[in-house]
Amino acid sequence: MTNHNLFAALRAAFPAALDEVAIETGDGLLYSWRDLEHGSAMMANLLQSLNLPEGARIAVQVEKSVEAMVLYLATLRAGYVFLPLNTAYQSLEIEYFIGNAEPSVVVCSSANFGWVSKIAFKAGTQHVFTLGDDRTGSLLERAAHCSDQHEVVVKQPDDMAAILYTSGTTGRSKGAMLSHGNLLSNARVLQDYWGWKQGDVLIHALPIFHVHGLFVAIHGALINGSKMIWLAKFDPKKVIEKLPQATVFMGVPTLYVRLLAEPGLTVDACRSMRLFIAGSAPLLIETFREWQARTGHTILERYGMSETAMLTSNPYQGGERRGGTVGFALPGVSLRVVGDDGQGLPPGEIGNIQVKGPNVFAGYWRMPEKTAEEFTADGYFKTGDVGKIDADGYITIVGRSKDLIISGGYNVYPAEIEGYINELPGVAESAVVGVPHPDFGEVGVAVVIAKPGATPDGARIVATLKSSLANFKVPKQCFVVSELPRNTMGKVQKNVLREQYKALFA
Ligand code: MLC
Ligand code: AMP
Repeated sequence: MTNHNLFAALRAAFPAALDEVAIETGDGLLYSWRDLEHGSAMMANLLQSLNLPEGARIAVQVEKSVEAMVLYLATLRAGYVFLPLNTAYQSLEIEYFIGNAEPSVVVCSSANFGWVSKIAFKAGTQHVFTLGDDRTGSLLERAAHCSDQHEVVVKQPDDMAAILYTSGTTGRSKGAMLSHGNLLSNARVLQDYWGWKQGDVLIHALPIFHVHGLFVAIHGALINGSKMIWLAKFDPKKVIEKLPQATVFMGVPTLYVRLLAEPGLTVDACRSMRLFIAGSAPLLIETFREWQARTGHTILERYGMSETAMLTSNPYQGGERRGGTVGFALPGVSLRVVGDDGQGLPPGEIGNIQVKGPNVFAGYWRMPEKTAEEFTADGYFKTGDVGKIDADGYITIVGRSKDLIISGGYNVYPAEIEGYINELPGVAESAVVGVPHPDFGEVGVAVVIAKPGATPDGARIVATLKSSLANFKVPKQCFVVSELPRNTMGKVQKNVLREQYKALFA
């Protein structure tokens, strides 16, 4: 029987010489392909020794490390479902994710063990392990006693491999269920489309709890048997120092903006580079042009989502990489732009982007109604992005129908933040909007109306939010005003607020 386990395909691409370096960390630690093979086998054996139920979720909130990546590989290998969580999430957020996903295993940092394990055990999780970013923790201690031989568990293409939480259009976060088939098909298409070749070396500088760092970057390198230079945190100086040893770099637009601020970014520093890829948020045309001028390289912009992995890409070869566009639908992906009546629109007209393909997820975890709402009768997924396809086939994203702010590549849902602000003392109502920001692309700003007689303070509201929410979600500023602009239906006109505050960080 063919094994469709994603790990089996990644493992098959490891070079024959298993003692070669697979990963070099920013601190100079070297991991061989054999280390990845044995490490993932030991952790997979540990997970399997726990007698977890079929489809058990392994929830992981740990700092970035090679061992954290090995835990991801081990979860695939053992046939369980990986559930990565942003390290910025605080207790209220973690409580929701663990309560909703009901993971059998939770892995957290030692520093957070106290509060995370309390939440996990309360939610019925049986096993809580710790994993530090310095090769410490109970997960590694336990795995050290396990065999380094392990047979990859057989999976079918539709079997679930990971759940990524994303808020979609409204309401609380929803877990997008991605299958082995979704992830493997996307990895293979990108390997071919981006011309991955022997000798490629990827600089991995992104977090590993979202699609970009976890899937696009890690799968990209592993399925090509390519070495990674592994940076625990993004540091522009460190990236520039490593560029001469690398060929491929991936980043959200903020990473490119910060690299451009470094005088060390020169044509010479990029001499060995083959490809710079950007995505997760709109890349400003100014950044695209400045990069070309400074490095001689044209950034390749692509577009994707948690629910779909990668959807479109500018060409690697055989065509122009057009700034301000996200290129063409990837092979196997059907992408259409429709009007509000669901009818396809002619080239150049702006409408809703819908997609279909082997990369598109099966649905949201335990939310069949939400899933049904987000798919059309003929099986297209409604992305919530608004765009157009020009006469040459290039796709441009011009906005979003979903109320979403993308800040430094992280998604912030205004409705969630407004919910927290509205609970604060003295607040009658609030609106959170995204405004342009030179570093993060876009940041949230809160506009608040006080309850009669109350005098809430904007700075204090920001400080209070920081103590209970992931820091990237906290509005950078909060204004208390006497009224919010409304349309004739009484709905807050967020476009008016965005216009009013657009120069705040200019
Ligand atoms: C940090 N802060 C942010 C922020 N990151 N605020 C808004 N947006 C962000 N993204 C906060 C910090 O908590 C801090 O607050 C202040 O802003 C300054 O922080 P910093 O030191 O400058 O931040 P840093 O740690 O350097 O992180 C910035 C960053 C990081 C850009 C490196 O945000 C990052 O790694 N972003 C990548 C996200 C990503 O991988 N997205 C892919 C999603 S996948 P204070 O209050 O403490 O001063 C996806 C699909 C697809 O979208 O298509 O790929
Ligand atoms: P996430 O839910 O975190 O996966 O974020 C997905 C969203 O990021 C998409 O629906 C888009 O709105 C946005 N996005 C991803 N890549 C791009 C891009 N290249 N340009 C503009 N927006 C993008």
